[in-house]
Amino acid sequence: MVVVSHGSILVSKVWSLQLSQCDSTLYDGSIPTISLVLPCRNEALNLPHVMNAIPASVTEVLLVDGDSSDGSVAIAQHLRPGVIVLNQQTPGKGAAMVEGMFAATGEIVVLCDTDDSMNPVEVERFVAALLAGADVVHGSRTIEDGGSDDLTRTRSLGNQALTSLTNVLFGASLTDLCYGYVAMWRDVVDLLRLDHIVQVPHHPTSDDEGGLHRPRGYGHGFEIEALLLCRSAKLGLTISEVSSHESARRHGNSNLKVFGDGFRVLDAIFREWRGHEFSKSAVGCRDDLRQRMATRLATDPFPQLD
Ligand SMILES: Nc1nc2c(ncn2[C@@H]2O[C@H](COP(=O)(O)OP(=O)(O)OP(=O)(O)O)[C@@H](O)[C@H]2O)c(=O)[nH]1
Ligand SMILES: [Mg+2]
Repeated sequence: MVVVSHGSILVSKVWSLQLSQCDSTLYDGSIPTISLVLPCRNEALNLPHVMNAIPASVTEVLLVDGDSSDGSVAIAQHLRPGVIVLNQQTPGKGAAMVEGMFAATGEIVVLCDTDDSMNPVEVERFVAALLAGADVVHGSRTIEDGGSDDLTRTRSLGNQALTSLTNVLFGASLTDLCYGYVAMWRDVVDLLRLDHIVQVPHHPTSDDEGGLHRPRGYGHGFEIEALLLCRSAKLGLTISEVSSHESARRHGNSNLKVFGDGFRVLDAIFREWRGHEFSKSAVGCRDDLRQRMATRLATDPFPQLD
């Protein structure tokens, strides 16, 4: 494991770390409960591949459905009878992810797309990095062993620029800001104060072109990853990166609009930097997180983080 300290943020890059390879001083063999949050909008043909690749260590699967009209929900329920289906109340992928994060009951929450571009098998790599000491783990397609069959040149250049800007403004060492494979301890979800994203349920009206799925407010769309990572950096949380391979989406159409969503990410970076939505009073919460983790570990042992 290579650990890079940069400013107040410690970014450790865990290259293809597997559960079995965890540092024995950090990992005592017991596995925490893991919730997998799957945002889904018309992915019926992709869901079989995704559902069948979920590792046995995942204890809870939450499918957050964005008004799918292709039978995605029924297919998910058929493939995994215990799946928890949430019909999202606020439009957009970001809002779907937050609704799933709030409903998750596992000690670890992992966010993963359902278009079969992200392989759920990699969940264990993310969990291993959390068990090795990270607060938040982000997949990276650009570090060694990572890759993408899906990134176009335009998307790649935009992603590089937005990642560099984030690193400069937040003193971070991220390598792939615009990638939505993320894992964190459930405690971190509370610290990120995401309530504003799902506070006002969206009720489509007759003149509401685009319907439920059109992201409106801040944090509702594809800027969610930037928001999560910038906030984590601001809190001084330990962000680890693990290599991840992104395949091209297997079936169906992309929901991403390169320029529109790129602008939303840029806007999110500056919003988080200025801190209007997320007060700097939250900085320093990391000690509180550690304290709560220590209290819980006393009764429910899984690996010590410090
Ligand atoms: N619940 C919900 N899920 C969504 C919504 N928009 C997108 N998703 C899901 O979020 C994931 C990512 O969306 P994609 O359309 O694949 O976006 P992308 O990965 O940036 O674009 P591609 O690389 O072209 O696939 C997929 O699993 C979608 O089904 C939404 O409004 N609501
Ligand atoms: Mg995709």
